[in-house]
Amino acid sequence: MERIPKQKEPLVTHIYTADPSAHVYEGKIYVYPSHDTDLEIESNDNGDQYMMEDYHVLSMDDLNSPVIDHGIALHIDNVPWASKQMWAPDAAFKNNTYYLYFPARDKDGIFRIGVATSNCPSGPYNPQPDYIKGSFSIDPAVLIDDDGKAYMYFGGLWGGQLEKWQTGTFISEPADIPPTSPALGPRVAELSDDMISFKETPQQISIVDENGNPILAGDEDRRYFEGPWMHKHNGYYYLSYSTGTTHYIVYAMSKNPKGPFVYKGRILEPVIGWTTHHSIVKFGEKWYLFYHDCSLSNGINHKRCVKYTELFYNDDGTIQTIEPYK
Ligand code: FUB
Repeated sequence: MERIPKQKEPLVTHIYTADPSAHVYEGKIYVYPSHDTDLEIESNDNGDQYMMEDYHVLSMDDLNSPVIDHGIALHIDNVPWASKQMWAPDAAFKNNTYYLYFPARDKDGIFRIGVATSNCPSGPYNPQPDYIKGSFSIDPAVLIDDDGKAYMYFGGLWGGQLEKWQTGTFISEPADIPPTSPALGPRVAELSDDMISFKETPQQISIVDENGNPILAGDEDRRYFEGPWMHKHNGYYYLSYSTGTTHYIVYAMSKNPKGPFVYKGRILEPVIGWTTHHSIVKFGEKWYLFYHDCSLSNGINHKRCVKYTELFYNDDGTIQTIEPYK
């Protein structure tokens, strides 16, 4: 009999999966994860252990149904511009087309963001010949707003190279950012109607504290590291992200899709493994957090498994913090 995953259990156990971007398409839940490899590679701060080569799409009729693995949706061998490391993807639906957005290193070793299209949410996806012009770094997350405008949020420090783009061009050895300077923010760019190009130059998002002061680079409990996600709830935009070195999923709120965003608190306490990465989706009347940990491999950083759990709002719109193992 097919296994039906419970909350806080791996969605699938036959492959390693991570970085889940969940969406509701055609009345079902579709999850777009990274597909972690089963290779023996030592962990380092550059993320060289994350050597993923393809994407599998997962789906569930609902949260009481078995998870279907639809097989390879896109392989790096079919992406002309990419050389290695297919990291955290996202998907979007517009123009009667499904779009898969994904970061990978180009032939010069620089992370870029590509896009592939399909007429089916599970793929297979057909990649564009080149990466999105003007794109860089990792972890794309796309919001299609109620007015039809589409925004891509992206960026990640360290292996994700965001700090190398501070000047707008790639600098391989940038100066360290002083801990008392404002932290780097994720980037946002509106997508063109064709959904395969940027309409504008990406701009940096500002994340501030409750007094309007920028979150500082040394504030590792709150500053942006990687893995942005954007969702809307009761007229507010919620930017959630990983704090990297302190391993929290946190969030900030705004009335504007480009911010500034006011830091609010934690969504998910640290999980087993170095990385933490999530998405938030409404299915029926309930909200869910999709996330990953390394429990399936007993703690190996690059062998992760995707999980989900219900997420709850307080009456004031803040989000209740989730303990992953309680
Ligand atoms: O999966 C590779 C990288 O690890 C992702 O791009 C980051 O968000 C982190 O989860």
